[in-house]
Amino acid sequence: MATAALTVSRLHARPVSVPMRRPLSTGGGTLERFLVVLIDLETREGIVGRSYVFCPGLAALRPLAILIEGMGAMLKDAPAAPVAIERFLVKRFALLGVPGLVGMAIGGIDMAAWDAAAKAAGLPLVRLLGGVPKPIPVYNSCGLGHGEVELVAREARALAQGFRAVKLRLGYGAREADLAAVRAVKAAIPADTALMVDFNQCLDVPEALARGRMLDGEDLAWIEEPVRADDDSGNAQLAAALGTPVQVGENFWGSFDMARAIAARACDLVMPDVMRIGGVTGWLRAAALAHAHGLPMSSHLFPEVSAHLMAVTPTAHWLEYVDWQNPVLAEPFKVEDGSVLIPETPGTGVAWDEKAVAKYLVS
Ligand code: SMN
Ligand code: MG
Repeated sequence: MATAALTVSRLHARPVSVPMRRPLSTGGGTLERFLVVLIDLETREGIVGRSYVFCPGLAALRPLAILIEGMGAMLKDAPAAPVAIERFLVKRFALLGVPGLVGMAIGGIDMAAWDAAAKAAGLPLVRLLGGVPKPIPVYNSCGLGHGEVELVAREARALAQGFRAVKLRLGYGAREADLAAVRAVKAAIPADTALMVDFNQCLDVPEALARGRMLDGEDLAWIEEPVRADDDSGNAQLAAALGTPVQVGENFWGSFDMARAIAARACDLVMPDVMRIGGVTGWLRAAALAHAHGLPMSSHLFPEVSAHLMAVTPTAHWLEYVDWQNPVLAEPFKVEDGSVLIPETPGTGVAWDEKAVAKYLVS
């Protein structure tokens, strides 16, 4: 029998460091391991809501876990109702501000609370939100970091298999090296495979204008984070000058950030990160904004929760598929014909492979 109302008993947060097949080098630094905090939101009713948050900085990983458990103590005996939890935490941390670790913790707790709510209803999250599970088109973002151009092209050929799109990390030292990498990847993937590129904020505006103009004839799906993510006027200049769509959003800390970027016409496309935007609750607010402004909305990391959300996002565009979290998941999501499949299990489908978690736990 499904239980309607849940009460928080405890938040359990475990830092883990998951090995990656190979390091990923980007314009914003190199990822060697996939660092995440696993969240278990335990309720008095026995239902456990689960989520993970991504924290690319080993020194911040354990502090984040401690912060999440501290928020758990604040929420003890409170209703496990995501919107009420979000209001409570945002208010309680108003003097500190909610970007950074605080925002990551709030986003993660929100995802876990929605998972618990969907489990209590006996429904996959997408159905709880009023949608139906359907295949969600994805791009393969599992690799294509900076590297020697022949190796990157070979990797692109492999990553394109079974996908309709792939993403390449740019911001090589020399302008021409970016162009060479794009052309080599384009030549290596099928003609109907879309190609996105991501600069991870590494350019200044004049350099981004030059590289953007250079890339304008290359039939790219988007140019992501060419300059500082919060440089609205710089991004707006680029969006106005370039033919290729400018994509930003993984660094929106909440839907107000997104509203500010939209007001500044800083981008043609948006791609919030479900953790940074404020979890499921924040995503739904962001999706309403994108809908109102007619902006195609993609996701960033977290393919499991994002898949449910993309199915109820009116302007859903591309889901970013990464498999870096898969080693600690009991049931990694499957990709078929270039789309991720949403499982019919109650909740989000995020559950732990406890043996793997024990192996990768950061103590
Ligand atoms: C990215 C995400 C996570 C780690 C490194 C780089 C990248 C993306 O910005 O959009 O996938
Ligand atoms: Mg990016």
